[in-house]
Amino acid sequence: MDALLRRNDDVARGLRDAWTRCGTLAVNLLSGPGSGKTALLEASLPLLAERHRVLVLEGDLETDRDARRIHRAGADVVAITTGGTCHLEAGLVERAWGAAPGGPYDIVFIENVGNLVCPASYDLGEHLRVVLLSAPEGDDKPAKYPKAFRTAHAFAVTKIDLLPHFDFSVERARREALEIQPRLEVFALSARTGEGIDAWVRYVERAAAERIAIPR
Ligand SMILES: Nc1nc2c(ncn2[C@@H]2O[C@H](COP(=O)(O)OP(=O)(O)O)[C@@H](O)[C@H]2O)c(=O)[nH]1
Ligand SMILES: [Mg+2]
Repeated sequence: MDALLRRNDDVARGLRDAWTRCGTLAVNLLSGPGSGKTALLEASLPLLAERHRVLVLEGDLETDRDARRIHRAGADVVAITTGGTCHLEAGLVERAWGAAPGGPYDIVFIENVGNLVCPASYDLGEHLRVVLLSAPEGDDKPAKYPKAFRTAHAFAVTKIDLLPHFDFSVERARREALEIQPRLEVFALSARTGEGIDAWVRYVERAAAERIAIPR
């Protein structure tokens, strides 16, 4: 297992270096199944596509359903089907990146397999790791899945349009997540109503600008 992870980390470092050199920001989206990763991308892509070339690498256990949703949203996409494995590995991401239909890209999003446990252990070469938690899942999850939160740069509470129906306190989730990882940028958003999407998109654009400023 250790050897597998070491090999993964070597490939991930190579990917990150290559992306940094060509001015591409890589963002890894992590969450349980159904927290709204694809929906967040669908809401963000029209805004990002105005000024940036974006690629999505779509990880899924089975089916290319999410990849087809992203394609309909107008972005370049490569589907990665893990065939039952509960996380993406850097080697799979490297292969998918090699199959990208165009480029160069300013931003590459990696939608990880829906799972808050295994993906946390696998570096995919990303610059930013973002963990999502939706209102129906409960605000007690950061402490239950600390590795996902500890290794993340940003935390998005999703589906806030549903807050009136659930006993979920954004403040409580925020506080608990920040106790685990104080550097986290915290967002509260709804892909359904669009609330909070602008702030999230500005964050991604700012991060992309910092990467693009790196000499090629
Ligand atoms: N009410 C509401 N539903 C959402 C929101 N985002 C996603 N959903 C729904 O939640 C379900 C799972 O979303 P999806 O994006 O597929 O989650 P993923 O598995 O993390 O990619 C779908 O039925 C979405 O329509 C949101 O902001 N508000
Ligand atoms: Mg999805």
